[in-house]
Amino acid sequence: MKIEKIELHHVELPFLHPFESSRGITFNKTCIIISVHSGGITGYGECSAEAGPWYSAETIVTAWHILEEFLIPQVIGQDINTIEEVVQKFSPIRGNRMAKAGLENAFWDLFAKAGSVSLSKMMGGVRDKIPVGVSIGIQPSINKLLEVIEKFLADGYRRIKIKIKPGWDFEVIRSVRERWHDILLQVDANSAYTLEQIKIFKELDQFNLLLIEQPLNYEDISGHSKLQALIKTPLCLDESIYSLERAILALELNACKVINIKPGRVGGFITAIKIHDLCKGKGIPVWCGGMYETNIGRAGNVALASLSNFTLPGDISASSRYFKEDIALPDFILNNDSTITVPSMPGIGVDIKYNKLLRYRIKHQSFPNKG
Ligand code: OSB
Ligand code: MG
Repeated sequence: MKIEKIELHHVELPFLHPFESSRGITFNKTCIIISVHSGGITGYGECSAEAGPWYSAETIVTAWHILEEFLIPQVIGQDINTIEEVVQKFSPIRGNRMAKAGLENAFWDLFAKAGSVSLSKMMGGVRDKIPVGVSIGIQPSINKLLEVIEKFLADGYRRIKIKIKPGWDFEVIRSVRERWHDILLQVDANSAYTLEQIKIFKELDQFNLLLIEQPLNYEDISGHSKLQALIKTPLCLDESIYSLERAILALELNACKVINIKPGRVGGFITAIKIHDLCKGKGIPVWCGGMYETNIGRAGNVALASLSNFTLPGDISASSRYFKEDIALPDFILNNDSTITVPSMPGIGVDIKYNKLLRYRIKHQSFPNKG
């Protein structure tokens, strides 16, 4: 397929509620929507780089730069027919995985639409609905958190994840467990602790948590390995697993018992699937993490989570949990068994609404650049 045009759209959508983690508080979703045009078909991808380098080293501005100067020039005007060719063309460029993922994933949508298959089918997905949960940010008080959890349980979510940080951990989790003895409960520290704080993790063992996500520094695979040896609760790595090689290392060192896979963090669906396959071979369950995606990125996550080893509920909540209105439709809705249905239409299964895109778009560029 001749790649005739690629567009970058920087969008900023207000969240319905701000999200707070150990890394700070976020009021808006910023991302770059990427469209790839060929023969009357358009493929869409979402680059999940945030406004600042808090979760990943990349930002909206660095991703735009890498896309404009290095990635798009590799593919624009070229005849490209497989994802492998795209990945091959990106391989000279180091790191910058969110930038690569946004563009690679747009090619997946393009090729899936051209072949009239759903993205899930193209990836080898086996599920027509996927189990999901909800990720709840740090709240002003424990009472407020209990109220928020109660609402999400009433909505039908059957797996709750709460963000923790030093000072917002033991008492908080104890209160939640006291109120709901057997809900599926997990916590995410986003690297807020060090090994010196081992005591808190030993104490958390009593709460029957599904897992503890990314307690230590994202570079510290060896620290997670030491920590996992000292506690019963499974550790799950998020930020640490930014490549297939990091997943291999983490599993070799028993640094975790579960892996959270995010397509943006690992550089695109190809690597996400390779990590999935690696884990499957080793009996390590995986689940799909989230980056508060718009429906474009969410659709990709839903398709990915339809692969066989995504056995734990993903951070893929209904669209209405994030935004008043999305830039693509239809919205994803929660089924009453805490699942989301995997689209079966060709491609990602959602369509850009241009009037909405224009409402929330703050920067746009088209390639080839006609000046
Ligand atoms: O650590 O999992 C995380 C969002 C942005 C950056 C990091 C994380 C998250 C989430 C969001 O937890 C989950 C969601 O999209 O609902
Ligand atoms: Mg996380």
